Amino acid sequence: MPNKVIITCAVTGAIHTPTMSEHLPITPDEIAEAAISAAEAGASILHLHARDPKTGKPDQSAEAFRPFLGRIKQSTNAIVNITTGGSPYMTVQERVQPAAQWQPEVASLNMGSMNFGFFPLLAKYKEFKYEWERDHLEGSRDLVFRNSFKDIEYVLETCYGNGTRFEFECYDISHLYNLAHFADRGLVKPPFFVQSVFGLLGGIGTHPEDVMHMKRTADRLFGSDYRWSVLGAGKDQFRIATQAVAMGGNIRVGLEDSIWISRGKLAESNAQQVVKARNIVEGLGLEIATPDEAREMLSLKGGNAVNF
Ligand code: KMH
Ligand code: ZN
Repeated sequence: MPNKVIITCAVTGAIHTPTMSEHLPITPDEIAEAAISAAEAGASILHLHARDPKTGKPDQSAEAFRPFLGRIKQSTNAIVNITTGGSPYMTVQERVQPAAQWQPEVASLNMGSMNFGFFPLLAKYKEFKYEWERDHLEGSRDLVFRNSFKDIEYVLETCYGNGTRFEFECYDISHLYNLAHFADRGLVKPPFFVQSVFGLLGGIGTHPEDVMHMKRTADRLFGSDYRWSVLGAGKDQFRIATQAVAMGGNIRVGLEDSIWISRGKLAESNAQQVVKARNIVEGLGLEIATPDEAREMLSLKGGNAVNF
């Protein structure tokens, strides 16, 4: 489907904190509403994390996902993608629980260890709504997001038997090589859904050459065996999305990765970012993929073959 572009929306994540934006979905109702509106606006994949409704702190218990998964499934045909990244502060055993329990069509899979520094955000806020937020940012000076080969094998072993396929999150060129290693061992099967992440401190930067190099390397390693998607973290989200779409890629937006809609202006919702992404796609003469078209492009098992 050469003219079709998959838009993923990652609605809340585990990096931004409640103080940063009043529009960040926190409670199960807010997460469900954000996800459903994003799907109505044109997102065919919904990448989901859960949070403690009282404090907004990331919560990776399977139970925390229950209240919104059913609602999203009833209200949209969109593909549900459950994080196995959780928060970089969690162990892989903790992180995999929701995907293991709910057996979604897609789960994220982080393809290498890296420093994960979001402490520069500290300078922007004098006060925080909740106690945990300052430590969460400050602690990332000394935070390694651990995804060893054994950790990756553990996620694969836990989820593959359920027919769950993966959003392979690659924050640097080496992560593509790690994916190629698992492909060589026959532990992952094409088509690979590669999510290239640009602009996190600890990963690759946001220069157009970085985006080009990521695509060139993936082309060389995987040929026609992969579907390329791109996310730009923070202020460069839409510049990078535009470059990626022009190069034949798919895109991910959402408040997980950027709380902005334009320079200095907070996004009022996830759907607002999806609308902007859709306008970029259509402005370039392409079309957004429906959820069923995305299922075909990624060889997914189908929206009813899940455990929620
Ligand atoms: N916020 C992304 C850059 C995951 O959920 O597996 C990282 C992420 C990890 O999406
Ligand atoms: Zn995520």
